[in-house]
Amino acid sequence: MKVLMTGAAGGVARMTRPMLRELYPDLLLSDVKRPDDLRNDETFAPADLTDMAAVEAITKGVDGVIHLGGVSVERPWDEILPANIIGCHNLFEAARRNGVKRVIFASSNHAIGFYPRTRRIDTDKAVRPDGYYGVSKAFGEAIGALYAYKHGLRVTSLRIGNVDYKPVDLRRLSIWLHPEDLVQLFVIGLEHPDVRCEIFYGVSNNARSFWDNRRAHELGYEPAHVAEDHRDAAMAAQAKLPPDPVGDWFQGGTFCADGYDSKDELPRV
Ligand code: 15L
Repeated sequence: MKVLMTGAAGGVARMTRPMLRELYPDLLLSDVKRPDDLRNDETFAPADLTDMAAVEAITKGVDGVIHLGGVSVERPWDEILPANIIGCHNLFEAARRNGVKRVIFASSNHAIGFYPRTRRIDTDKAVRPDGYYGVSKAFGEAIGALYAYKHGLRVTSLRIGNVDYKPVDLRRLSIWLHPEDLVQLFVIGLEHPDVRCEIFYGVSNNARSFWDNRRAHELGYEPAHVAEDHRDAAMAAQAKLPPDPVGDWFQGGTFCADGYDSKDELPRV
């Protein structure tokens, strides 16, 4: 199976590429810039996601795409629009034109960041983006559904929490995703025969998870990493952070507090 990874120079790619190249020796890496840790046995093709011809070139002959490319944090709309909206459309459209069978879209918890932490949500609830970045992730999930149902691509959107080797604070104890568990989710999206149009939460085995991830479990997801194993260190780090009434209330954390000027009471549901 030939797999293309976009956003290959980013942090999530850095943590997952070594595992993926074992599973998919025909792995093609792409990004606007060359990964600074690129190895001799990795294949890299540069592409700007806003350039349709370039995106068509990298998706040629590909069976499955792991789309990590684009801006990965909150930024002004002028930066989100080309990379995450136009680029994401180009990716799905190029995949369709080239007969790519599977796309994994790296969505984010920030598509649903404005749910309170007290609420446990599944994947059927309406999106509540917590910034332009979150809006772009909701867009990616929507265009993924369009290409799945209208054009027959098999699409998996992963609402990724926080990918790291350890959860670094209280919120991350709920949303942490170990890179090995993320690779498990990639494999389900790329290979499971029942995938048509899925949304999974990208979260490890976290007792404090905000999310009901039952569909991922139905398709065989068994996260190996347990957030509570790191509880003491995460809580000690949390104790050093200043209180943040808005960020501490919502699942999206500081992304929600950034620019927040609503005078309404914080929602309970
Ligand atoms: C994300 O979507 C970001 O890509 C990452 O940098 C973290 O900020 C993460 O969410 C998070 O919510 O912790």
